[in-house]
Amino acid sequence: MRLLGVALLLAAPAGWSESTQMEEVVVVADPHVRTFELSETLDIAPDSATILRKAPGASVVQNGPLTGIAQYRGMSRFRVSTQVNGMVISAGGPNWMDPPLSYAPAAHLESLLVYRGIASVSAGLETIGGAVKANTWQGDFSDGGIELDGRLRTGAQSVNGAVLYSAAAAVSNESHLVRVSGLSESADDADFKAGEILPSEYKRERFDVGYGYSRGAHTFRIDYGRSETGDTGTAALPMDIAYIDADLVNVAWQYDADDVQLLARVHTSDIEHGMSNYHLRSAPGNPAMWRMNYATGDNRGFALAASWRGWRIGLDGHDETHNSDISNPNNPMFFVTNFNDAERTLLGLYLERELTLSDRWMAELGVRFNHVSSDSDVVNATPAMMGMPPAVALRDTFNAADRKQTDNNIDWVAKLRYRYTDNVELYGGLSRKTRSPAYQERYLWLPLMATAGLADGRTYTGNIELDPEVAHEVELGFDWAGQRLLVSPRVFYKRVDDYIQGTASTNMAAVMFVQMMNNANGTNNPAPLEFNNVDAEFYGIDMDWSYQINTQWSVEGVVNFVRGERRDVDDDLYRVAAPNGFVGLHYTRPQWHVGVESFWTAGQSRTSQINGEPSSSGYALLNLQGDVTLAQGVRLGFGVDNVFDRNYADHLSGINRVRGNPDLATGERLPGYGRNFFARIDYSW
Ligand SMILES: [Cu+2]
Repeated sequence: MRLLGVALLLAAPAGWSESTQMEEVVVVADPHVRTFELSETLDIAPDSATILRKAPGASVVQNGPLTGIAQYRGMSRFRVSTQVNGMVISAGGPNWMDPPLSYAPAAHLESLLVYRGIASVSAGLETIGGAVKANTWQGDFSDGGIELDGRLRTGAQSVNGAVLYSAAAAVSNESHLVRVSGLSESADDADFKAGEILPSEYKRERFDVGYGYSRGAHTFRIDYGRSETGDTGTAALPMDIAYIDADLVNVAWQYDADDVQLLARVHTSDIEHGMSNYHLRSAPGNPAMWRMNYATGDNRGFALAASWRGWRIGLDGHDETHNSDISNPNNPMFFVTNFNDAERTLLGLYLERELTLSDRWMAELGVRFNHVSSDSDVVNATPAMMGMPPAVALRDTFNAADRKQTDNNIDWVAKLRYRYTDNVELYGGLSRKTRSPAYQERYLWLPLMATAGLADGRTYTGNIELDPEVAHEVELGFDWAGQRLLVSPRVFYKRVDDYIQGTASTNMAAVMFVQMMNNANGTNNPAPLEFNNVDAEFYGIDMDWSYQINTQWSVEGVVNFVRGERRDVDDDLYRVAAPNGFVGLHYTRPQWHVGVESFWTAGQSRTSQINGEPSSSGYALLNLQGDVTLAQGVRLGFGVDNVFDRNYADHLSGINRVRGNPDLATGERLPGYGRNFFARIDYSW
């Protein structure tokens, strides 16, 4: 019988597959990946990122209901490589209102792969903080004759009146496949124990169509997706989403023979995005402070890969171009060119080797070379046009600078596994990983909060001269896979040189600009920060485990502990998950299942002073869920989240920036949702 909720697929080494009898645990061939089989979720949560909390080492940074950002072992945002159906998608919004996982809605998700610990060099372009791969349902070629496959899903929940409608269908024979899918989901503002979170409504629609051709070992696919996000709150950020329209194109050819696999992929995504600080939240009292921001992000990417007898070689690339223009509807003269064709291009080449050294020793060695170049066009803004001295100085310095930057980065990975007994394997890994600065970190020229979702309420300026981050990591652990018990602990230490982080700005023009804007607008923004290279370290322990009590009862869990610190000064790193974990207990019968899950998080007092990060309190939540098969292919899922209606706020939730909410002051951490009843019906054929 399947495990409910999310089944943890333990990735045991290939040599174990015969000895692992547990029905719930599916052993997959790749020893370094954990898979979450998300076709088994029961709720209607829209955001795929929220599911990551069940993966060891992973957490979710949340700025809004559709803006979950993956965190892995304390690193977030562009430090965690994310692919959606093999596509690399850089967020269209300069504040990451559309993180990469937002392009794989939970209702369409078929699997979410989280690389355990040090990611292979083949896992992604820049994997300094780990790698996540989301795959959505795309239908399968039939084994013979014409086949019609499909899935319908609909559901609703109480805490925010959310509704979900999703349909997907594919018609195929052995060589052709045509598929189409649609999704519509929306919600009102959500309740928490002491009131409402404003604004936390969301609205998203999605349409996909695809064609596939298969012959022998060859498969060709071309897919198009259109994602339209409407009014959606992001109370932790200075603005809310008005719209995010994205066109996604993905073309891939795969050759899958017994000893050789080849892949060629090209993909594009064109994103148009509008946001404002007045259309969903209470508008600023001063009409001069109203802001509309129109942003675009264009992605172009490709991958060529070959694997043969344990060798993997690949060439991959990604190019992104971003524009962001700020305006004021009350003042047609006002403009800020926030980013002007800020471009970042990465070209990568890697070689990887998996070795079976003996019947007990296995190794993986990999090396990657990345060439990263970035550039930006000239900028301007009304304050500089009007001759305000610090704005003039910032603009002229930026426009006169040599903005084109080039980095040559080398990553390597070495992993070793030793089969100690039939049930126990020891593991050790070493790596060097790099990341070149993001366009925000280099080209944010005017002190603003466009920081890829940091949401710390600080204004920043970029630093064109930034160096790439370089991390060295060591990781040790073991995998115990008995008949009933699975345990996989890891301990890790990651030392990062040139870690990119905001430090107090020494740019007098930036400091003066923020002071003058405060005086002019009656605001009290803190002094600006500047992105700089500092030294940092991360260390911790994470572990997942499961135990099959008998054929009906099973229990599973995850424990995470991570610390992130500066090495050059006495401070902690910003927005690092507090110690946390979860436990799930499940009772499974052939036609139905019920489960209890508890998530807990300790308080976080190790916070970043430079970011002005407040500490947080711990909490524990209890969730109930169940499902019943009503007829062939028809399943009803149901449950209650936060059964005791706890008032809590996760450390990784942002700080409320929205004024005028009688239930929640600005500067308070955004609370988690209150008690929530949900139900969902799935029909698949
Ligand atoms: Cu935005």
